Amino acid sequence: MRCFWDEQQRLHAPATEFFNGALHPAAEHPGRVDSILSPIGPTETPQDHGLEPILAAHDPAYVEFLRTAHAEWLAAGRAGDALPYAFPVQRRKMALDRIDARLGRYSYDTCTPIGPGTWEAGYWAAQTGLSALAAVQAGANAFALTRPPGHHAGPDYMGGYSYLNTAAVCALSAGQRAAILDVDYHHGNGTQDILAERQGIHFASIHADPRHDYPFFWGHADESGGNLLNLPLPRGTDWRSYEPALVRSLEWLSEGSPELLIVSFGADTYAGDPISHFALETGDYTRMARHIAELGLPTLIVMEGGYAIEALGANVANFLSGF
Ligand code: OKP
Ligand code: ZN
Repeated sequence: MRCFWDEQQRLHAPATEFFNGALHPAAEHPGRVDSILSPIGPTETPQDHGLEPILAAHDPAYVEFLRTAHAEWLAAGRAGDALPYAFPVQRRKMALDRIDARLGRYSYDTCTPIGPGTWEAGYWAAQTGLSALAAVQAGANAFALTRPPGHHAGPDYMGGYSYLNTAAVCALSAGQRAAILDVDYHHGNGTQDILAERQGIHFASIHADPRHDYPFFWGHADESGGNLLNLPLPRGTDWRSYEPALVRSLEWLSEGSPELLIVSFGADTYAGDPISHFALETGDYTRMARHIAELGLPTLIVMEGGYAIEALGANVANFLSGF
């Protein structure tokens, strides 16, 4: 397993996120990677593949917004991280001048702040994924240690701590038929929205039922058909009830005859995760990976969530060891 990581991903360091009526310390912070780096061993530094592959998945106006939003925020006389507070329910194209309006237009929640280093960190997360993809295409399975995560970022929106959707960027620039398996605790709504019109790429997601868990408005069981399979599971799901959903997803994915598998891997399905409610244990990540490896496909693993810092490195290392 070749592992890729770029230090510039530390530049996104939000102080707080807003939910349930209050500001909370940001769960997605640079300290997460410190827990992962030593258990996985040496990492390679990614190459710069430029903006073009990013624009295969994201709207150019959205990408330009991300690049300039924090500077606009400062120019408007604000301090700290930029956060939206008003969101358009109708999505028709309209002229929006103020940064406040533009923040709401390009996002759907108040958990996803833009700071001075957010663009660079997100850009290098995508580049880390693309370099790991190149390693996979050169014959080795590879792990992209990415943060901020990407699977909630859609064609023209950020949300869920995600800005650029590394898994989708890689799937759309691979030049091979890719399939994406999302095993993060939260539904990969951004990936689903990016792939909605791309029938060749199968997307399967196993996640907490959105009737009671974030992101609420995507990932329901009836959002299956065509190239999508959504398997929502109840809170408290442990390996015994997770495994059958995993087996079913893998069978369904292989029906699309993919040449390449991309795994959006979140370790927030762990029993001790502070923001999630499944009950997988550290050893279960090796079991999960063995099932996935049985597909026998060249595999790119992209890091998504996982917030139990004390166990995160062991959970990731156990998952990688299953390949
Ligand atoms: C990102 B990833 C906290 C409120 C929800 C957003 C969660 C984003 C998860 N309980 N905050 O999929 O791990
Ligand atoms: Zn998650």
